[in-house]
Amino acid sequence: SELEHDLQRALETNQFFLEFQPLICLKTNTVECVEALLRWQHPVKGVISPNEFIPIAEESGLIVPIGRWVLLEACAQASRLPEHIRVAVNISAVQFLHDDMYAAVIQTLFQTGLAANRLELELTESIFLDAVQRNLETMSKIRALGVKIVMDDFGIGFSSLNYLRSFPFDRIKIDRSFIRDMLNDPQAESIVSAIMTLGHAMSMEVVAEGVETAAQLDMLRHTSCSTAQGFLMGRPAPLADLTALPGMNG
Ligand code: G
Ligand code: G
Ligand code: MN
Ligand code: NA
Repeated sequence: SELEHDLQRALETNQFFLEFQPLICLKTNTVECVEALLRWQHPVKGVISPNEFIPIAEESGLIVPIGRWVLLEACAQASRLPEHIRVAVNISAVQFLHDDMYAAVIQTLFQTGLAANRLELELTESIFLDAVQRNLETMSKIRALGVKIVMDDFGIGFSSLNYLRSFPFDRIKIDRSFIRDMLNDPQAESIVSAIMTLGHAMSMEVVAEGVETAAQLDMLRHTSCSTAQGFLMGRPAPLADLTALPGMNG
């Protein structure tokens, strides 16, 4: 397709850039982590969302070099932040399958000088669709370096409760659809509260995504949720725009 052809050239011609969204620790109300989010500045079409081009990158195999670029760029930018701020990078299951992620992580940490415990990898439940055993081994090896392994968009994908048993993640991020509905839909609220219980029982920190209102944040403060992320606290933006937030200056 035309977009695939354009995508091929995007890396060589520096059309990708990263935005970052803050994750706020609910105990201290300061930034504890920033999530790197990929953007494509298309020469004609303007900025294109990863929702549009990640699937094409996955089908064409371009996700491997693009994913490597994201990891390197995110860690390089994060290495200039105060030491208590971590960086979270989204890793596609296809990338995880087709690249040597362990080697990629080691090489990136070495190249950027970022401490392993300042990196989080966000994986979705689709990591359990294919080559499960191999993926679990790779996840364990990466985690042994000190990198945090995070389950992203939890609750909407392929059921992974059984895998959580063999691989307790460091953190789980409740999908934003549940946070959006929790104040007016008792079932969404029950799911949020069940995930909190699960997280607590398995020593996984629980992150709420998609927090858009003060009422949602207020409710989360009365739970064991450790961290909140969403437009209320900050939209994805260039890293320089985040420097005014509490915690970002050391
Ligand atoms: O930032 P935005 O809301 O446009 O992100 C849309 C989707 O794209 C989200 O599911 C997000 O996880 C995904 N995404 C953003 N950046 C990356 C990236 O660098 N790699 C992968 N694999 N997915 C990403
Ligand atoms: O799938 P993942 O969680 O990685 O997707 C991250 C994307 O979610 C971000 O790129 C961002 O655009 C989007 N996002 C973050 N916070 C909010 C929010 O409060 N509301 C909505 N609608 N989207 C959000
Ligand atoms: Mn994510
Ligand atoms: Na998510």
